[in-house]
Amino acid sequence: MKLYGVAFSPYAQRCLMVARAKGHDLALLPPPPDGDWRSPAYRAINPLAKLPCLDDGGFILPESGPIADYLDAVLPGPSLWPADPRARARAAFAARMVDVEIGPGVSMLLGHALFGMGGEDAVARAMRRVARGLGAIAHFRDAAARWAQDDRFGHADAALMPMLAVCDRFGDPAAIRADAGLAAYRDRALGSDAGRRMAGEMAASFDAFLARPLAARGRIGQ
Ligand SMILES: N[C@@H](CCC(=O)N[C@@H](CS)C(=O)NCC(=O)O)C(=O)O
Repeated sequence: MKLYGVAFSPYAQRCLMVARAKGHDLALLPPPPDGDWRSPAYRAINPLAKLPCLDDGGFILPESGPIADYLDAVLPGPSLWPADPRARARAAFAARMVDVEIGPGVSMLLGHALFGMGGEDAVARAMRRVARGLGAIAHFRDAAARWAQDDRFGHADAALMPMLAVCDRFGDPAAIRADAGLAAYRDRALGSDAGRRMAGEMAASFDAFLARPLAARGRIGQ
């Protein structure tokens, strides 16, 4: 089983974290043939030309949410969704907020930081989008929960934690600090073993990518 992606991608890290939570280390590979995600060779695998994309023995699956779900279903061990229907729905809601609000904001942060896109107010605009999603998660979140929505690590955490790591590096911490419960969650989650591993991998991968001149950032490698 392999995942096309790059370690700085919060979407790839979501999949890696789910696999690791189930005791499996997923191989992370740049898109073929040479790390260019827009190449015809990679488009033949994933016509969306986006990363990550899972290849499980020829079964190809794009999109981090469905990949995370699939990994949870096929890897042994207890599901990372809560058993209680309401808790599960809230976890799915938080993951959805990552997909439709926080992720697009974080993609703007990445576009700006890595490719110089978006203009001077890119970070402020991105963080408004991130704050909207975080605010909704905080509003519906059980403030006593140890993890995002539950007392154990789950899909909402795998989706959210890498986004928080990007905000730490390229965004504005005020959006996270605005809610005390979310701020405490952020510190706990990113301070956990899984959080430190993910954030360390992302930081090293960002450093390597940013060390390249802008013109050489059209492809990714490990
Ligand atoms: N909704 C997608 C988002 C994936 C995404 O935006 N990936 C970025 C890398 S972090 C990408 O492929 N960007 C290249 C592009 O959009 O051309 C998911 O959840 O997997």
